Amino acid sequence: MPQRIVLLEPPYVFWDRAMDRIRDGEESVTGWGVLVLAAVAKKRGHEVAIVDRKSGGSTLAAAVAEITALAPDVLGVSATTISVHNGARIAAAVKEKLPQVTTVVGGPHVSAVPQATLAAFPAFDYGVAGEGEVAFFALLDALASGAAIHDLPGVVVRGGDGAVRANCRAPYIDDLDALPFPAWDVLGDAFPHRFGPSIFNYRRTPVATLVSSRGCPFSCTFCDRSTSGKLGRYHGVEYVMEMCRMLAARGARHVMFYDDLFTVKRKRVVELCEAMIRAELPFTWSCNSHPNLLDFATMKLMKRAGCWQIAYGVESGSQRVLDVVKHEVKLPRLRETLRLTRQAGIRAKGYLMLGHPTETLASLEETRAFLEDVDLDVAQVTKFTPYPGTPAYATIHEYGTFTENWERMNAMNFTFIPNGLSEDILEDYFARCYRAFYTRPRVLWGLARALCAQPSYLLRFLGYARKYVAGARARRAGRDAAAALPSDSSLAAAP
Ligand code: B12
Repeated sequence: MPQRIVLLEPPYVFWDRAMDRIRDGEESVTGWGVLVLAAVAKKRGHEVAIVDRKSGGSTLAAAVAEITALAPDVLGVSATTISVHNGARIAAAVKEKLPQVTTVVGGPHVSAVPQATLAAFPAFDYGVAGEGEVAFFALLDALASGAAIHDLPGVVVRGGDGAVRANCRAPYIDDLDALPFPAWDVLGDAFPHRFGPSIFNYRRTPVATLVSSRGCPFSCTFCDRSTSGKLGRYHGVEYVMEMCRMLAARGARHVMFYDDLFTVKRKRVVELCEAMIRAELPFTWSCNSHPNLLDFATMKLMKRAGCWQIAYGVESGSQRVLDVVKHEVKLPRLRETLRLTRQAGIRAKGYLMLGHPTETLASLEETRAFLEDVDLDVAQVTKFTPYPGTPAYATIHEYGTFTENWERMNAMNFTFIPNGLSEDILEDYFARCYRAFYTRPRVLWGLARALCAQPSYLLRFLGYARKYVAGARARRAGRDAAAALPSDSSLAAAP
């Protein structure tokens, strides 16, 4: 039976915390999962709308008003760990106005901790653990027909006694090409023109994203594979090329590949690049990679195919820490990959974290020193966070003090303090690491060139600077972020 479905991406934070300056720097692209679910919904005859409230400091009232105006039968909430509270707040408020609405939560958080999520948030009627393209619609069909739901794979449900039952994870979808193309049309003309990617992440505008594969074979202990799995599943080259042509026709001039790991299979990367070169696509693109995977010839081919930036999970400048977190990389190889990337004419971006399990003063110092001379154009350092579902989460209390508060786990708070360290030491090194990298003349010169080449960077840069100053003032004034949290007794059970 056709239903009216609203898919919601909740805001990360409603209230103005000192850290909100970071959220403003965050990308506002609608999630790939939601776009594909919307496409499947349409194909099955449902009416579907997407409410994307991730960025822009949305208020609860505004999100609720937008949803209730759409009068959904089903509200599907796509939530990560940091957005699940807000998803529940919105679901509860929508239910007050539209008591008949069915609420379903999906996404990485409920996939990692299905029971805990439904137990914590009564506003969610059901959950879906794992990929939703089959499980979500099997649930809706069963609800419509009155069939049994408690055995449906991936469906998380409350029993009559209130206990939560989760039926294993939804099986991974093997044939990705059997899925419909993402429902970009649901976003209207705003897409891709209104997508605000992070500064220094794109060559030109408008910018769009593309996911060409799912899964990653590495076993890094900080990473959650609850939704995508370890086994790589790939769209065929022709399917990807068709998506590229669709994005080009919509006006995209830079595409960001948001695969778990774009370069897992060298042969596939080569085939894709060759097809892109033949098609003479009008956009540049960027992707991510693991430092062990690419050789110089492939990088040069990627450059010819329009690759502008590769983002690498660098994670740490300490070999000992890299070994502990099972990143399976040796520092000399890592440095060489970064050097070759830049030599091939592609910008190299590095993601690092501080405060890993077993981190010490010595390893923090190694990371700082590493940032003083490593061959990177951009470095992004975040604060290690043990997300539910990651291997690190299971044993985290052996390595230090972890305060599990889902809303604060945005990788910009040290929620985990390794044994022997303190938050002050970590914050000090966080600032030192950024200073070590962003005071290097070569790095500054590169950023200045990028700022001049891309006018939208300058506007963003000024916007961040304004937010940064406001945030610093707020912190100096000693405003207590926690005190600004909306009081909400229905969330009392949630970490
Ligand atoms: C691309 C990506 C990003 C992009 C874009 C995010 C976006 N809006 O599209 C950027 C770079 C912005 C980003 C940022 C961050 N990310 Co990120 N990201 C990813 C990545 C690599 C792929 C996501 C994706 O598109 N997958 C493909 C689609 C098809 O899968 P999907 O979105 O999960 O959707 C499927 C299911 O989840 C489910 N589903 C989803 N929604 C719904 C809704 C309903 C109703 C139902 C029924 C089902 C359902 O069905 C979908 C289709 O199968 C994932 C890794 C991963 N595999 O999950 C990490 C991941 C989601 N990110 C993560 C994190 C931690 C972050 C950051 C905090 C990192 C940081 N240092 O800043 C930030 C902040 C994000 C946030 N605020 O929550 C974690 C989340 C862990 C958690 N428990 O919350 C992940 C899982 C990676 C990890 N470390 O383990 N990220």
